[in-house]
Amino acid sequence: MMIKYFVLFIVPIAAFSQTAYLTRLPNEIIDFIVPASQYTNHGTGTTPEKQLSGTMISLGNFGGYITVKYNDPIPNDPKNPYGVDFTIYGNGNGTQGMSEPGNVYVSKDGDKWYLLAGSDYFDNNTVRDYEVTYTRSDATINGFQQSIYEDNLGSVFPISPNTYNNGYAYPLKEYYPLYKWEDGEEDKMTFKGPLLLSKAFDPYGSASAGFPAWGYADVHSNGDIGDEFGNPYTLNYADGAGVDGAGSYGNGFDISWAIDQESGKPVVLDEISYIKIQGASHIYGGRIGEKSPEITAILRAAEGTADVGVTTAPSAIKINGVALDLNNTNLYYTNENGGEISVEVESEATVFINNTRCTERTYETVPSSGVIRVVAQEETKQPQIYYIYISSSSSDDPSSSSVANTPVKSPQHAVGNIRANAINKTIILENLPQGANVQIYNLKGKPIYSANSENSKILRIPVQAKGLYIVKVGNQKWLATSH
Ligand SMILES: [Ca+2]
Ligand SMILES: [Ca+2]
Repeated sequence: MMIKYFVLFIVPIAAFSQTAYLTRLPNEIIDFIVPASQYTNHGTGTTPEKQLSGTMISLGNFGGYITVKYNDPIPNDPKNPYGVDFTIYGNGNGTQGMSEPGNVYVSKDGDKWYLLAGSDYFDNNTVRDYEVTYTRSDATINGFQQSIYEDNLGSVFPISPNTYNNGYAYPLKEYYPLYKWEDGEEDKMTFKGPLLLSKAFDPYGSASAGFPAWGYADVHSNGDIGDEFGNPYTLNYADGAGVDGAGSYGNGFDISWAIDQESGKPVVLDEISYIKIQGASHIYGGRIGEKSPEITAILRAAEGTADVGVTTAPSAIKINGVALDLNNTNLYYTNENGGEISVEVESEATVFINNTRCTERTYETVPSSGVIRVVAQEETKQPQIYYIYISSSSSDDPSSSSVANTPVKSPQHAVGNIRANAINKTIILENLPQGANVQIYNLKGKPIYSANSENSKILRIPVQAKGLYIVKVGNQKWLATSH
């Protein structure tokens, strides 16, 4: 956090004149730890209960986190403008200098977690498997025992790099009663997660954190808690930097961004009850110290009244001039030489190709994630999200060694405005046109369901077993995975 040195940049974040939003705050704080930070063991680093009242807390150095719980699950609701299901408020002002990004995870049960993959997750400025171990040192600054660290990129700080502001204190058990302390963690603790890299420096020559477009806590400017939510794809983003005048609404999050980090594949979640926010930066910003996300409030979306609709699908997504089959939101493209790759998206909507707002983007080499995500979003509608998996022709993955643009299974699909989800052995088709002919086949091509949608926009079709099914609506056909 930069309060001490950038006082002039601070903007008011909340005028608590309205209280209607109070019912949209989390019900409980489950977990909280602030490692290796100037905030560790005191001040905003030790008072998580304040988070529920809209008062600021700090998460500390890389890996520090807070976990909250909602008693009533937050649905991934088609009534939510822009697809935003909850918003996290911090103390950013929409500039790189104040950007202190936090990764956001969600869970239904507090046990199995999914990352809401932010704009930069699939690009090369993210180390997706970063790991750092902090060790308690005998050295003290202002009476605070310091942290030393070693990470899996080969960086070692044998002494605390920050000699100002109480240094980087090692967390003490007495200040973090909610944290599930394991044996040995009073001397050494390890944190894993995606690390957001940055090459930027502030005007004073200190390293700045990443300044991602969307999908991270404590980046956008905030406005008043309880205001309507804003569009995460257009806020604070004009030609790559700065505020575009669209307003201040904190950082909005769409449950539809959920991915399984192991596979890099999207995961369909109908609702979540737990949210975890974790620091994504590990830099030494000179006298400013580390880059610690600040959180002032988490607010679920107000209940909407009508579906906002779904963004019109792009008319084409092309890679190296080859149009992909958009009947599937997970697309495969085989890049023969593995070199330069150019992406074109034909759409009237706001388009992101991974972390860049554009409709054409050329990569000199395929991103190390092997994934290019295309997000298109217009008006207040929900986004269309496509995951394109790039593989070389030598891959042994049978799904990707065939010809370019062969669609393979995905858990979530959209064809035009029709969406297919699958939950509890039920395939759910949404936005069906009137009178559409709907058929479901198993993978052997055996028909197992046939109906006419008549006036129903939504059909819930039970299937006997979990697995892959062929869904056909009119003459459009795609694959759905039943969970
Ligand atoms: Ca949503
Ligand atoms: Ca901050």
